[in-house]
Amino acid sequence: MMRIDILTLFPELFKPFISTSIMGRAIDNNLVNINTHNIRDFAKNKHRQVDDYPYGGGAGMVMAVQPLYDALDHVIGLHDLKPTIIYLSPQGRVLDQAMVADYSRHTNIILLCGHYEGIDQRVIDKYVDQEISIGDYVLTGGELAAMVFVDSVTRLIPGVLGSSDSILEESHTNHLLEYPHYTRPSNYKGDKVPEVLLSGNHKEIDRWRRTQSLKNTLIKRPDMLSKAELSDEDQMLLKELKEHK
Ligand code: 4HQ
Repeated sequence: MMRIDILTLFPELFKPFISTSIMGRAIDNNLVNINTHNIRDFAKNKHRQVDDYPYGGGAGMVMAVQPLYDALDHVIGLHDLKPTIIYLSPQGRVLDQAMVADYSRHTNIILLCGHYEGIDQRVIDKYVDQEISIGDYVLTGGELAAMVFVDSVTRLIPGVLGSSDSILEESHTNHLLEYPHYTRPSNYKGDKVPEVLLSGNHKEIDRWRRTQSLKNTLIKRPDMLSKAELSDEDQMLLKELKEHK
């Protein structure tokens, strides 16, 4: 089973996320074990203060070394194997589906969530194995980034979702956007589902879906196509689609 420990000043933020839907079921089924720890519980000063003014001056506060060293030593001790320690930060490598797939094979992970201007650099130098960003924008804290990480990684753990086929087919695994999805009824107030999907002709359905997927990607995310694995037929189709523009 994968063990994830999250170090945060706001463990309560994780409660509904951890207990709901697919995450809740994955935990109940012992496919992943998620533990949150309040960094403030490790502060040794009288006011349990975890931050302080930056050396050299400037705006904002910095999370101080003592609570973080102690919190990290504590949670590292909870692991039977050497955990991978990840700090969520805009300075990190930007998370993508290939990285998520790699992490889903890890068994021991510690996530460190920073607040304010961030954490004292000595913590990163001493403990952090990898810095990860969830995208080029600024959050108020690492908690949402940690949830994005946990959510995307957990769903790839075998047994968490239905079938592994659907994972192989999904966007960002095959570097293509998905085809449009429809469900009953086939006609709602005159808005109809494409005829081919009702035909029962699976070869035709597959061809239609592949075309839609290529079209969607070309229009919305042409940057993705360079990584996609394209058959000769795909390439011919794309050439036609490009010329029709
Ligand atoms: N922050 N991807 C600053 C992020 C972030 C991101 C987390 C804000 C860390 C100190 N984390 N704190 N983007 O913006 O992961």
